[in-house]
Amino acid sequence: MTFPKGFLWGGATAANQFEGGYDKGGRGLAVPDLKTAGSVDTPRRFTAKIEPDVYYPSHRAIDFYHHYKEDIKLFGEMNFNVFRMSIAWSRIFPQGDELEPNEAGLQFYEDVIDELIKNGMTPLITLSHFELPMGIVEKYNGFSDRRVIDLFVRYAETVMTRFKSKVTYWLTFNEMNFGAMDHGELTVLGLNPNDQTGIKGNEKVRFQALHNALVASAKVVKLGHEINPDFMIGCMICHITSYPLTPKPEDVLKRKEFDLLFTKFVGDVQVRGVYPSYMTSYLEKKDMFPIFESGDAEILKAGTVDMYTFSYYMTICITTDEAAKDTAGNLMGGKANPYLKASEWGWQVDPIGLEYTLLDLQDRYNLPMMVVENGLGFSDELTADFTVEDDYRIDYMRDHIKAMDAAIEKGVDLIGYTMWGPIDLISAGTGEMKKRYGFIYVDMNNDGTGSLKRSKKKSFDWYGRVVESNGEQL
Ligand code: BGP
Repeated sequence: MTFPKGFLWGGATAANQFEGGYDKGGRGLAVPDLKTAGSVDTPRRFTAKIEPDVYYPSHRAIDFYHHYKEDIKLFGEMNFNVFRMSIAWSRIFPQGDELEPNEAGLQFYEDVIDELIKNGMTPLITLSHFELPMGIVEKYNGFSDRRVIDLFVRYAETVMTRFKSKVTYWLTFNEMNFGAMDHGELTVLGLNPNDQTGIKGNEKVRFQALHNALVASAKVVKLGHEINPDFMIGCMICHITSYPLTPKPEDVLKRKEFDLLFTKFVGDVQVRGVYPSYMTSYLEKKDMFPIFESGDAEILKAGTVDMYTFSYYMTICITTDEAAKDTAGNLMGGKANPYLKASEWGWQVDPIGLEYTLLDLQDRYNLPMMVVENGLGFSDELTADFTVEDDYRIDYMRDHIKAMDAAIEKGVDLIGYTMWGPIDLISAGTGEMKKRYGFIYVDMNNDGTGSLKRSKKKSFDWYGRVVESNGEQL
C-alpha cells in the first residue's frame, strides 16, 4: 500500500444530521429544522413554520449534542486522526446577522474540538453544510442579497479566530456546485421557497446568488490565510463522475458538457479564481451572467483554495437517448451503467470511478486532495448480541480504499479520506434513519423513536485496523 505517512483517516458528519439540540444554548432555527422526514417515494417537505405533531429529524438527530464525549471516544478507538464536522452558523449567530456571537454556541464547539484533539483527531470544519440560519433565508433571501456576503464573512472570521490554534483544515461550502441546480437554491444558497417575488426557479437570480456565495467563499479563504497562514482551506464539490453511455460522439459531447457545467464549474472558480470561458459563454448566452461588483474579480483571484475536496458515492451515464434506463444518485440521478450494480437506494457502486476521478482532478488542478465523503447507506439489522454483520459495507469501503491506493501510486496527491457518517445519522436526501452509513449503530427509528444506544458494527474493528496500519490491512 502506498498511503503516505501522516495520511488523514477518519469520518465526516454535518451538524444538522447528527447534532440535535436545535433549540439549546441559544441556537437559532436553520433550514433543516423545517424539513420533515421523508423516504425515496415521499420527498421531504419544507414547512414555513414548525408545525405541531410533525417530526423534524434535525431537532434531536442522534443527539451528538449530549453524547459527544462518548461518540468521540468511539472514533478515537477506531484510530481516527481526522474528524470532519460542520459548525451550525445559527449556533454562533442565531439569526445570522447579529453583531455579537453567541458565546454558548462557541463554547459548545470549543468543547467538541478539545475533545477531538484529546482523542487524537485533527478537526476538519465545514462552515456551511446545507444549514443556513432561517434569519438569512427569511430576511435576505439568502445569498441573492449581497449583504449576506459580509454576514458569512463575519461568522467565518469569528470561528476561525476563536479556533485558529486548534483547527487547521477548513471547507467553506459543502457541495457548493449543487447551488447551480434548482433544488440547491434553498440548501446551498438560502433562497426562500416561500418568497412571493418570483425568485423561486429563477435561474438568473440563482446564478447571481451563487456568484455572491463564491465571492463570500473567496473572501473567507483570503481572511483565513491572514488569521493563520498555516490554514489549509478547501472547496467541497459534489463530484458526480459521469461516462458517456455509448461511444457515440453525441453522447461523449453531452457528457463533457454535463461534467463542465455541473461538476467542474464551481471548483474551477474556487481553484483558479476566474470564471471558466465555457461558463461565461453559457451564462451570457442565456442572459444570466451575474453582476460583478467592483472588486469581485480581484477577490475571486485572491481567495483561491489550498486543496480540492469532494464527495464521491456513485457514477452515472449520460446519453442523448432519453429512453435509456435511469439510475438514482446523490442529489441527482442519471442514466444507468449496464456494467455496475446499484445499492439498496439505487446508487451505482463504482470504485474504479473513484480512481478515474482522482486522476482526472489531479490532471486538472494539481492540488492536494481529500475525499471527504464516501460510503454505503444500508438498512442494517442489529443482531441479538448488539452488532451488525456489515460485510457489504466493508467490501464497499475496501474497494474504494484500493482505488485511492491505485491513484496515489499513479501520482495523485491525496492527503485524506473521511468516509461519510462514521456513526449512523439522518439521511440528508430522504430524512430517513434507516439509511445507515456508520461503523456505529444508533438505536433510532425513522420516526425518531429509540433509545439512541450506540453499538459497534463489524466494520468498526475493521476500519480501526485499516487506519492503524495506514491502509495496509484491508
Ligand atoms: C451528501 C451530503 C451529506 C450526506 C451524503 C449522503 O450530498 O453532503 O450531507 O448526507 O450526501 O446522502 P444521503 O444522506 O442522502 O444518503
